[in-house]
Order: sequence, then C-alpha cells, then structure tokens
Amino acid sequence: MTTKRAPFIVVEGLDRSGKTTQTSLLQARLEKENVPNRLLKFPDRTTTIGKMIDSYLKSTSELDDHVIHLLFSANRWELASTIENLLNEGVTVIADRYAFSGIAFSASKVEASDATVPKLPFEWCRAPDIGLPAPDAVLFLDIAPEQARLRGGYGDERYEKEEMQARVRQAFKRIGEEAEEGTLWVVVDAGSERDVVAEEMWGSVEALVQRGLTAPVGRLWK
Ligand code: 2DT
Repeated sequence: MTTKRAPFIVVEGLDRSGKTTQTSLLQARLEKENVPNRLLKFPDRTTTIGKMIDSYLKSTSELDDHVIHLLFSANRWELASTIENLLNEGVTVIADRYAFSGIAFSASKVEASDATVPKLPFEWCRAPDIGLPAPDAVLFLDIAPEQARLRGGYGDERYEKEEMQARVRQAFKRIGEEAEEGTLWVVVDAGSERDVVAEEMWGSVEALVQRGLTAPVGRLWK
C-alpha cells in the first residue's frame, strides 16, 4: 500500500471577507468528519517574531518595509517543519493566511508621493517564501471593497484602508493567475451567505481530505 499524507489547505482573503469565521467552520467540518486536523494562523503572534509583527500591525512600533516583510516570512519558516511533519503524520493542516498574504500586502505598499510606484518589487516579495511547504489547495475569499464597507468597514490595524485593500485584491488576483500546477486555487465569492460559502469551501477540498495524497509535500515556487 502506498503511504498517504494529509493535505495542506490555505485560506486567504481580504479583510471583512469572513475569513476567520469560515476557517473555523471548515475546521468544525473536519472535526465532524473525524478528520485529524490542526488550524494555524499567520501571522502567529505568539512567537518572539510574532510579537514584533503584532506591535507593527498595531502601530506601536515602526519598521522598515523590507524588515517587516522578512519577519512575516520568518514567522512562517518557524513553523515550516511542523507543517510538513503534521501532513506526513496524516493531520490535515489549515492555515488562516500564508505566503500569498505576504506577497499581496507587501507588494501593495506604494510611495506616498506616487501611488503608482510600488515600494517593494513583486519578485523581491516572493523570494523569501520560496521553498516553504506548498499548499495543495488555496481558498481565496474574495469580496469587493464596496461590500466590505457595507459590512461595517475596516478595523484600526495598519493596512485596513480601502485603497490598500483594493490594491491587495488585485495582487491576490495576479498570484492566483500565476498559481503553480498542483495547487488548486479556488476563488470563493465571500459576499454569499455564510453557509453557502462554507459549503463551497468544503466541496472544494472534500475529495483531497477524504482521499489524502501520495505525492510528497511540495515546495513553494521551486
Ligand atoms: P490578520 O488580520 O488575518 O491577523 O492579518 N499580513 C499577513 C502581511 O502583511 N503579510 C503576511 O505575511 C501575513 C501573513 C495581512 C494581519 C495583517 O497582516 C497582513 C493583515
């Protein structure tokens, strides 16, 4: 018999897309189906690096754009071997955000003097995440900025501004279009009813979860 491993599922999304709720619902579904699972959240604000990220996001500290980008990536590398081990032990891993957020947000920062000029090149943003465990499926929760506004607008953290969110949405689109073979990239309309979104997400990954995979864990962009 061929040894199987569990799938790695990443949930990405814009602010106000219901990502946190939907990620919990997906985990609840795995529990209901008796599927061993682990939910991770990036940034993981509990580690030493995560605490630096947390204070940057809350604007209690300032960091150079390159530095914060590398910290977000380092925060994923801290958990890279844990992810791989869990998958090989048959534990389905769900990550609430991952490298795609890393690129989409950093590459959407623009010069104050000219909003058409990115501060960090797209390729530079991608580089530190090359070689991380690759997800088998990415569920991207898409919502139009106007609809996000109807849901009560954005919060107080850095990046929670409408122009930034609109650029981030475009960046995610590009990343999805350039997704590698072997990675299932699903755009989910997060404007639908909560239960409809949950069903669509489960429907997209059910076969992967139930059957498992024989291919070894992939490496991002390698
Ligand atoms: P949450 O609101 O989901 O906690 O995200 N971010 C996240 C980045 O800029 N780079 C990254 O690599 C990651 C994982 C997105 C906190 C904010 O951090 C941003 C929103």
